Amino acid sequence: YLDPQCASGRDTVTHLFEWKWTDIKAECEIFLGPYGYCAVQVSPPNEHAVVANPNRPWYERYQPVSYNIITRSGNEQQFRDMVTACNKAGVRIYVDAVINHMTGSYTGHGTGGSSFDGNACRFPGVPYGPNDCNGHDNCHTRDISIHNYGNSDEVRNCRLLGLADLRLGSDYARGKIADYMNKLIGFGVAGFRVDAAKHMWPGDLENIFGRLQNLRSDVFGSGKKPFIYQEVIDMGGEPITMKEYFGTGRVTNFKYGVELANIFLRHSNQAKWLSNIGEGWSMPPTNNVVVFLSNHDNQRGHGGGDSNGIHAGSSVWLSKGHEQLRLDTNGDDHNNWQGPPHNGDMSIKNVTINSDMSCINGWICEHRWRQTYNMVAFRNVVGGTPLQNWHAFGDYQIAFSRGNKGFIAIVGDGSHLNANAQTGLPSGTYCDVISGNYENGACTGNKIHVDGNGDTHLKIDGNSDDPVIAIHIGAKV
Ligand code: ARE
Ligand code: CA
Repeated sequence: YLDPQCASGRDTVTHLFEWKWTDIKAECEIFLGPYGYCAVQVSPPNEHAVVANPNRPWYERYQPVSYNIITRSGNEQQFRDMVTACNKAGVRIYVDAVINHMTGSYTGHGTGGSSFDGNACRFPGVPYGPNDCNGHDNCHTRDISIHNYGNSDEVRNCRLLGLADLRLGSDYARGKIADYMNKLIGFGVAGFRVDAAKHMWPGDLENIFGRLQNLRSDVFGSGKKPFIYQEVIDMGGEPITMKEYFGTGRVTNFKYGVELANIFLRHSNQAKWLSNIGEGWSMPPTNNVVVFLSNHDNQRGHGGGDSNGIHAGSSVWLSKGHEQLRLDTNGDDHNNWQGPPHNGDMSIKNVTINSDMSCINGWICEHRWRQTYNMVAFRNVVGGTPLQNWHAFGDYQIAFSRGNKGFIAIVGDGSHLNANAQTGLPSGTYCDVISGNYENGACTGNKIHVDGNGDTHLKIDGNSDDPVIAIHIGAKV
């Protein structure tokens, strides 16, 4: 479950939050494929509750009603077309799998018309009935909801946010979930982000994932397992840890983004200590985790690990296409519930692309920003090489190479950097892919000269918009 199943030479996942399947299909073909992205994390594709108050919030997608593929993003045929087209473009699809729970404790209808009663655990669209949810027999809080994250049994057996908690110890529920995931594997998806994994017993997940079929051999080759990354918010201080989930896939490392944010927002450590971030900072081994700076929750004041202040930040590992990223003056999200850009009938708006490559019609596409997509390419070029030629010219002035393939310099505190540095790169003239693009052998940004000894002169004004220089052997002028 650890292999992301990227097409060769690709490495980065972008999250296209609440996009329609037809738009993701087009984005794979015209942008993500050509620009070297490995995969897209898509919003939950299965039928979920229609929440009316507030009106159609983004989070209704985290309240399953059935495993039929029908949401505002599209129907099953559109989903299948997207997966086929993206695989053809060399881009994988990872599905956000909500399998810990169903809806909140109320009655209503789902996006495909199925009825539900969350409190009684009645979901005829699956079907699940009262015996398929945990209850007073194994959850010992008065309202069978989670109150104490210090109690592992409670976190696993009680209701997260009042959401009907599935009895994953039962053969029936395990089978229904495995059927859903296998249906998606049959369509050609490459893997799953497992929502709320902390709230499921590792043994139950092991059983469910053990029922999964191999990926489609016509796309991935024979004998390939789905990629699994599990959402486990572990900032320390709770009994449930990331490590418990290493046996069933990778885990989301929330500490990584928080540490980086604390540094560049100058809340704690200085950048000069970054040379061994990762295991050296008591984080789990690289191959057990997925790293990112922000996710759909902490951009909206939900979830955990969000005290870092990066709500509107993006990362080259996980960026989003969603309109609701703006901050008010207090640093809070304007809309912690607002759903995607929509038409008068509440259908999701198309993503429209501007001539400058940015998205319009209410959408923001961080994955289309030059600094983002050029660093996706940087990552593809330097993949597999070690960190070398580490320089700390000041507390927040750092530079390093990735082997002899790429070199980056960063100023994080508004100071001026003016220094010579060993880059580890072959001599030549390189295109700084932060200030411009490398196009047809020419550079639209600043050119950086590396001499016969591998040295260069770095000049960065820390107050500029992008106080960063990045060069690599794939962009030599
Ligand atoms: C909504 C309403 C609730 C209501 C509920 C049921 O907001 O008031 O009770 O519906 O009617 C998302 C939203 C929720 C939303 C839910 C369902 O964020 O607000 O509830 O969808 O519509 C914990 C979990 C972690 C989880 C976060 C949010 O451990 O798994 O809470 N993250 C995932 C997704 C979310 C999603 C869900 C799970 C549910 O990424 O988008 O919720 O499917 C500490 C702990 C963390 C804990 C964190 C916050 O940091 O260590 O474990 O995270 O606090 O409580
Ligand atoms: Ca549970």
